[in-house]
Amino acid sequence: RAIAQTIQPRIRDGQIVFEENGLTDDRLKKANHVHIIGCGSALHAGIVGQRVIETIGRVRCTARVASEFRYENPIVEPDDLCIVISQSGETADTLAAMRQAKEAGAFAIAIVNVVSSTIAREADGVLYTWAGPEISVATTKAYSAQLAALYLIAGRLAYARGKMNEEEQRAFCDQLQALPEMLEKMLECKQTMQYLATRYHNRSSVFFLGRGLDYAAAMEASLKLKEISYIHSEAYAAGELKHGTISLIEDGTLVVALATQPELYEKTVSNIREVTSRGAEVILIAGSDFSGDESACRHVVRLPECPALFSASLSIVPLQLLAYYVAVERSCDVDKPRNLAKSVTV
Ligand code: F1P
Repeated sequence: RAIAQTIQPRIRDGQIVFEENGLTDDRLKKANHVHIIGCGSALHAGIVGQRVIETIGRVRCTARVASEFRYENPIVEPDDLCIVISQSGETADTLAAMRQAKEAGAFAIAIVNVVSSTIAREADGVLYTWAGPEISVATTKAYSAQLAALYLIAGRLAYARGKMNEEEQRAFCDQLQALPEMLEKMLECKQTMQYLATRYHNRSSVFFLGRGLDYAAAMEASLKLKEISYIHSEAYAAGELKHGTISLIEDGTLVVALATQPELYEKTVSNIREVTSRGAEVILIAGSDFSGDESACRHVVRLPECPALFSASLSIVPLQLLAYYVAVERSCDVDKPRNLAKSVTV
């Protein structure tokens, strides 16, 4: 529902419309660099957004850790586009980074859930996610809605820059509008994830592997697990594993591998072999047409049919559920994890 509420008001007659927030085609065309800023899950949504924007918009895009922004000396120029993501709209580091980018002349568009929050008020334009109130501390539906908002920006940006024609935009909108239905299908994996949680909740460390968009989704999956179940977990770019972290793989290590991008199936299979040959047990989250060898995996969860570009919206669902059920198995307070605040305002 959160995704539908973000998407529906912005699609009219097969076109993405942004008239209420100043994100004109001219502005999207002018931007030499798109910066995406956020913290935690919002940052992870931004990392997915970076890949989508660079893939279909062919413009330089950088997802930036908001709390590092002021120390990085980022090159921000007039007419750059700064996409600021925050569920609460009050996160202090994100707000500070947005102010800095605006001072440098960037146009700041905020993807925010809480109406009239500080970031929403100070941004040049706002794309509300309309995801409804977030009750638990760990973000789930707001993350999904943020992804939807980023797909919308990416689609219009690609169109404005001549990388997508009107017909292609129409097809893109159709696919976006089908996303809520695909998510309903994805939720059918609920029982499987509950079962997997009963099997694996006592592991002390979990690794999430993926390439490209799957790596971006793996980061959020890893954060969800660690923040609500207190299990140490890390996300790795699958090809980076062998440059060090593979030394941590031993008998019984749980590895969750994501393979939703057809052109990367074979490469990810070879990473899976690298870890299973060292004793890891692998849960594979696979695209609907995954054709690689899955014999080394203990469990395979398949995505419903979905365009590869939007797979991060689906693959996160089983992994949010896994984190949830693992936390329940471990008697953790899922809604109020220790040491976490809903928004970090200092
Ligand atoms: C950012 C964030 C959340 C996380 C936690 C702390 O909040 O890192 O992603 O779940 O609650 O804050 P926001 O800027 O999106 O409100």
